[in-house]
Amino acid sequence: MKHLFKLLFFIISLATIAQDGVLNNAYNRTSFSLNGEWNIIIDPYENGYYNYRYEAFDLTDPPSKNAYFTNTSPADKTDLIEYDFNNSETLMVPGDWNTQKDKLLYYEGSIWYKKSFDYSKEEVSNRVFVYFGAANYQADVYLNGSKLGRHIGGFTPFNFEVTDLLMEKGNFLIVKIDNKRTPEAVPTLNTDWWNYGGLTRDVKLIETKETYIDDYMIQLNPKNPEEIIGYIQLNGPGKANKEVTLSISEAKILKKLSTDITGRVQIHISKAKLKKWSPENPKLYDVSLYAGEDQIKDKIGFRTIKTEGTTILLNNKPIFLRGICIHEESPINQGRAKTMKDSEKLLEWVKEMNGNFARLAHYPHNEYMVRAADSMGILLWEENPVYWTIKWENPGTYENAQNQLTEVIQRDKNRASVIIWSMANETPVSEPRLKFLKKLKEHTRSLDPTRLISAALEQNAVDGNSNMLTIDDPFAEEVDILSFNQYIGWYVGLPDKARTINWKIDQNKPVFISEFGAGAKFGYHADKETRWSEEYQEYLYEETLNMLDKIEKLQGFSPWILKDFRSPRRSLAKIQDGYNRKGLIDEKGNKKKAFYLLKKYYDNKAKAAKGN
Ligand code: GCB
Repeated sequence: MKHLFKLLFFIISLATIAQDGVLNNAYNRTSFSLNGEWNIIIDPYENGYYNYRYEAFDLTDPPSKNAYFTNTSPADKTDLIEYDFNNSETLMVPGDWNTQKDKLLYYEGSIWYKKSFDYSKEEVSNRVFVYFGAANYQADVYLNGSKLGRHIGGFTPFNFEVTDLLMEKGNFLIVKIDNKRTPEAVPTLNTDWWNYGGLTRDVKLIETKETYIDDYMIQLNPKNPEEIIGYIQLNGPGKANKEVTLSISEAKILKKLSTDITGRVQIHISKAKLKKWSPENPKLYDVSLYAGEDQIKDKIGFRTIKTEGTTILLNNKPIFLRGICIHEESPINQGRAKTMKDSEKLLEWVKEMNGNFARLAHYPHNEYMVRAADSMGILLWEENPVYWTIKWENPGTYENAQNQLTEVIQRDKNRASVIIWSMANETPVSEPRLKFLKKLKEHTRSLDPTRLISAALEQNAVDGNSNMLTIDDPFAEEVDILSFNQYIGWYVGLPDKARTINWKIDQNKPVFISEFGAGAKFGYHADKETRWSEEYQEYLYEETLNMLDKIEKLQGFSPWILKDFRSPRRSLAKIQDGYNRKGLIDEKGNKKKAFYLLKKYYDNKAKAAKGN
């Protein structure tokens, strides 16, 4: 009987684990920040989550007072409670835990976070959601002792409605975050970046009207750049047959629409006269939506992106992508980037080298990055953390990858800067992997038919000849842009090996080199064949650029990488010291010689593009 009860409770709690859909445009909604200092308990044995029989406290009703999420204080002097958030240490949110306390630098496990707050709604009938920009990797969220749900995936936003649980005084929000790596996860055990744990992005309460504008997509039709297409979705008791207004006053667009029974309305506006968004002129329009009492504002740029044969067309004009890869690490402080300033600084460097494109590797970066790229005029590649060898045949792994991709598309589908969704990076060819990636691609297309799809693939030797390289990968048939990584001159031979390479690329698609690079320690000078010297890195760029120039179908590249970044795989003393050194800039902001070489190349490319 006891077991039956437990099973029932388990099923009920699983049902509550699905979180609500992610609110679109959290960035511009009425909100109350929960950033700042949070109390924490480091819990490597998950003592606050499991009893000594390793049964989850979530599954007992009422939960034991030993469950940390109950935030229990001793009832009297005889009461035994072995935790106390109020007297425990603190961490700043947003922020990874690794770089806030020395003892957490390598920590992989669970930490409990607690924030206390009071909150009065603007209107009694309004609804409130708790919104997380991201939490790496698994978050179990509780408000005032009740479980809101679980979120898996370290780089995308999620929210839970808390309208009925919220009190005017004395709320406590508790989140258990676990960043242990596991084989089935996305990413899996093995990566080349730091596994920063914690509440790495903003946390806030978002207040909406009872019936509110939940989601919308407003984009140009890639097939007809005079037509705006998309939809608006309402949520709430009054969502059916409701009037919705879309206004872009600068473009003299004012459209009254009516939702269907599900609260949705499709948008088709023909003959829209809009200045196109581009890197040279990143024009953003003020867009307002109104539905009854609710309104929401956004800044949206309008452009088209498509391919034709081997060219990429932005607003129907060919474009060469002068790119660079970026990891989400702060250029100003240590650890994960987390502020608008961090994003702007990273993208200013891209501008400084005359770039027009950034590959955000290898997972979705924060919303600031995408908003900054929109206003600064930098095109973006966004990537799902399907990296190296994940569990292709495990259905849970697929669900997880699809969910993470869905959440970033949900967040960024109105951003002009984003032109490419990348499915994966350097994944080994096999049948199950092809099935997995094809399904992911079809899902992406169904959510967003307006952008290009790619993946960073690998290259192979033709008939064992290491000087004749090709892309022999069935997923190459599926992508819009044929992208691949190559490290000739670093992992394969010395930089002048590039002179001996012939590329045999049969696919009739734009070719994009998603990575090349070499490690260099800033300030270390030697001859150009000495590993880790700035001269070696510069030499590699010189030889690689000469080689790439000969690929006729080449439409751009994003060398690896803008800035040195932390990686536990990189242990060479005095050179790496825990950093991947392939940055053109070191972690303190010093530019290496290759930065200037690439800048010169991009200056010439930009000049040539202007001349056309
Ligand atoms: C790659 C990976 C990237 C690594 C890089 C390297 O191919 O895509 O994540 O950091 O090589 O430095 O080896």
